[in-house]
Amino acid sequence: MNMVTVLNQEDMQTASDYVNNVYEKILSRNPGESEFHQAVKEIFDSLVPVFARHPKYAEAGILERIAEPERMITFRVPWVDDLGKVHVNRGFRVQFNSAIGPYKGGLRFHPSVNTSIIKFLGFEQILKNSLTGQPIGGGKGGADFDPKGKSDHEIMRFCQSFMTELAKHIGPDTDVPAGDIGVGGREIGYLFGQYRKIRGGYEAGVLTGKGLGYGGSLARTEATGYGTVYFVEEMLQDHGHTFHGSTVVVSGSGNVSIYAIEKALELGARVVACSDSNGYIYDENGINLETVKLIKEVQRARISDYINYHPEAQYTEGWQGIWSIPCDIALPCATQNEIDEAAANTLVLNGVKAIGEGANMPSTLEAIKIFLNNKVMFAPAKAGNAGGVAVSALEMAQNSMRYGWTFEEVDSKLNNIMVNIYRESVKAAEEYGNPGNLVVGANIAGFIKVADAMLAQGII
Ligand code: NDP
Ligand code: 2IT
Repeated sequence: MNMVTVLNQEDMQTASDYVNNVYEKILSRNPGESEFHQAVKEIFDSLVPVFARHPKYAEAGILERIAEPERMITFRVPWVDDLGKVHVNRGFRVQFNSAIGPYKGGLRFHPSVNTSIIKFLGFEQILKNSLTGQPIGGGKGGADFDPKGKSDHEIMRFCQSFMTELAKHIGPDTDVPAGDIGVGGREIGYLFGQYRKIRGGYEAGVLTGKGLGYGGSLARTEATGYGTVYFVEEMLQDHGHTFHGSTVVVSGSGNVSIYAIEKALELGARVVACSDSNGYIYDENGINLETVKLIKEVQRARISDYINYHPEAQYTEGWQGIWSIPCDIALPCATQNEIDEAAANTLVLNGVKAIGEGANMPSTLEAIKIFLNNKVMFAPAKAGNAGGVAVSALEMAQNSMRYGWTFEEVDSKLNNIMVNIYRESVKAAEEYGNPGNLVVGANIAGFIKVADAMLAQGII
């Protein structure tokens, strides 16, 4: 056995007691926040060997501190619809950790948004951003606003009202939001316009995912989906496989899904299914991506319309059934907990070889266990989908330089970053006694950089 993997049982027990004790406190101080608990549990369990080897982190109370947001802001977002009716939504921003850089993370507009969702996403973002190797801390925000069926003017008024409050708390060197579910280029444009109007001056680096004509970066739109596929391809090749010739199922049909499909097709895969929150399409001949882009990006319509263009394809109501389609590679790119124990078992029974998480926390803890126990290659979200925020950080860098790189330059930096994250995760998993487990590897590699920065900066 490799010496580095040997950890003293007594130290492991002490570390495990420490981690469980802090976890219990988090449960009682954050009641009812099941998604936040889930994200914390996955990360904490991975870190036991780190605390066993390095008691200095426990002595400095790193876990207690890292799981408590530096700041959490909630605010009223009033807006008026096209018929003159007044609505009130709740806005959120969690500024979770700024030890290695300004808070960085997306904004989600979805009716399910609440404190638990924002905190789970913000907590994940701390380690994800650290993994990218760039100087960005962890944050997240959003609102329980449902953009579906709203007119452009309603979206604009909502974004303006949201930013009128958020502007008090963000800035290019303090906190830099971007998109997530329900927030894409259109919303970032309205948010940026309102921020600029409130502040005066031109602080391009305050938001990322901007339009190319006003400070956006080439390849940011593609970055999360492309990055997920780059990461998974590296993992596949390490095990003697490749996307080329594989059958792929991608859930969702939004920003991450569309560009994951695009890159998987480019690498020679056959992508047979995608979905939205109403249902999924199955096209045995391979999905026509141009049609999906037309429906989702241009028309902002439902994926069920796909069969109007391709009558040979099938549409099924209810998105969960997508995981019963046999595939070699599954890329969950829609939302949290979309793969539960039953779906994981079905995927394994159907012979899935690899899972690449494009969404945040798309697999439940039980589903992850099933994949790992069955030797399915598993790319966890905070590593697999880090390409989006990585290119956001490149957008910030370009804004600071007042200079823009070409698509090829950004894309090649993205590819390098994803390959590095893969290698660092593999290395950390090995060093801490869990070879091949990228969940543990990514959590440890991301954590150590942040923990060391927190140690160096004192008890704050
Ligand atoms: P979009 O809003 O562009 O697309 C989301 C897609 O997922 C849509 O097809 C949507 O269907 C579907 N979806 C959303 N919520 C649900 C739900 N509760 N049940 C079933 N389907 C659902 O978002 P993104 O593509 O940007 O984000 C997708 C995932 O990727 C999220 O988990 C996000 O946190 C994560 N992510 C995004 C990054 C980015 O840069 N955008 C970066 C890293 C991770 P419908 O249209 O019907 O709502
Ligand atoms: O979950 C994520 O990493 C994102 N939604 C992207 C965040 C960002 O700041 O680009």
